[in-house]
Amino acid sequence: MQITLVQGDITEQDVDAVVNAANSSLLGGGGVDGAIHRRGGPAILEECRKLRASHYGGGLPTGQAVATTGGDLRARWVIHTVGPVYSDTEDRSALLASCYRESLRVADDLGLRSIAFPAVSAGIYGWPMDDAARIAVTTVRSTATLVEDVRFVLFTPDAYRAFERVLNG
Ligand code: AR6
Repeated sequence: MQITLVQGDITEQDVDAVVNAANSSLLGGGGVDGAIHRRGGPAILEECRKLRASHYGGGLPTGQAVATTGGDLRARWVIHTVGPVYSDTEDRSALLASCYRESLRVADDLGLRSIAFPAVSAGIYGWPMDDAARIAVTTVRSTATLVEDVRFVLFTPDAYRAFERVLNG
């Protein structure tokens, strides 16, 4: 597996699947979630609503992942995962690691070769970027998968540098 870092907008990536840092409602939000739904168009929300009705009436649990169409995105698929909200008092890193593992499992189920991840939980959910980067990279590196091309797409130079430190350190 090759891991690469990209600074930019995940919605523009030419990969089989982009991962969305969603919330358990699957009905959209701000951050990456808002950007993916805006650029991908209404087909994504429509499938999310169907998934809620058929499987996730109580919401997609934190740490799990599920795929929908990529709609109008270049990516054929969006894999929605729900990161944990950061806590000062409770160690939720196993849930954050699970987001990466489960997203790769969904990608394997679909037979995908390339995937792009944002820094899940490191925006609105408040996870410190250095720690989010460490968990993201170590989890992806230690997951057995047939995905060959894993990209971390970081929105800001600070986020890019945090991932670079982990990847090269
Ligand atoms: N491409 C790549 N990264 C991005 C983009 C983009 N277009 N836009 C933002 N980021 P966040 P979370 C970065 O807040 O912390 C939503 O409302 C951003 O700078 O998107 O998991 C959901 O519905 C940050 O580094 O996700 C949930 O309610 C990283 O992506 C909640 O936010 C993640 O930030 C999830 O919060």
